[in-house]
Amino acid sequence: METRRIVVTGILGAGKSTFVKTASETEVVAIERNITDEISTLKEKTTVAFDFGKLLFTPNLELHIYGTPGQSRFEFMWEMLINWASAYILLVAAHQPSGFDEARELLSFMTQRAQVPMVIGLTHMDCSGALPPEEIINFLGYEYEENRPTFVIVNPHQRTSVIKAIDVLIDVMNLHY
Ligand SMILES: Nc1nc2c(ncn2[C@@H]2O[C@H](COP(=O)(O)OP(=O)(O)OP(=O)(O)O)[C@@H](O)[C@H]2O)c(=O)[nH]1
Ligand SMILES: [Mg+2]
Repeated sequence: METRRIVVTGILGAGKSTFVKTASETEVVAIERNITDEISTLKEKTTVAFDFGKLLFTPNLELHIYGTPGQSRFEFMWEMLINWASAYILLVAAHQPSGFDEARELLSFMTQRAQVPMVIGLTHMDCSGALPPEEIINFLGYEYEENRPTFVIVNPHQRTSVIKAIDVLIDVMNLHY
């Protein structure tokens, strides 16, 4: 049995905790707090440490899935989690262009620290105002097709969609299971 650590990252509200909860076959450890500041109108809770769940992807491959916090004030957690990661998925909310700059900075934080396989997962594609995938990928700094990472549209609420995104990541990892 092999074990791999998969990190799910992205800025505030991208859908990381939902993704981990949907993927996990075990009860998720979610370290969240009520939001107390100006963003509290958006949602009640935010991750302050990590989410942790497990998925037996195949009989020979167990995935330990960690969701990061979204806010940069918890970047010490980003650092710890990415240093452990076998691979990661960056979730980007497609309907929130105001967050793309921050997503790009987070991506740069991760790529500077980890040379591990990654994919980009576009969430909130079902929401009004969602931009076309090409535009978002360009915005994240991948104007040229040659250096473009694999991306996938994912709805963190839907298990088949989440499993498909993980499947794409496993493919990029070139794992033979
Ligand atoms: N409609 C829709 N809602 C989504 C999608 N992904 C996430 N959500 C919702 O977006 C909100 C934020 O999701 P979370 O999973 O808490 O996001 P997070 O990335 O863990 O957020 P932080 O921990 O605060 O950084 C929740 O209300 C989710 O139900 C999506 O693809 N479509
Ligand atoms: Mg969260």
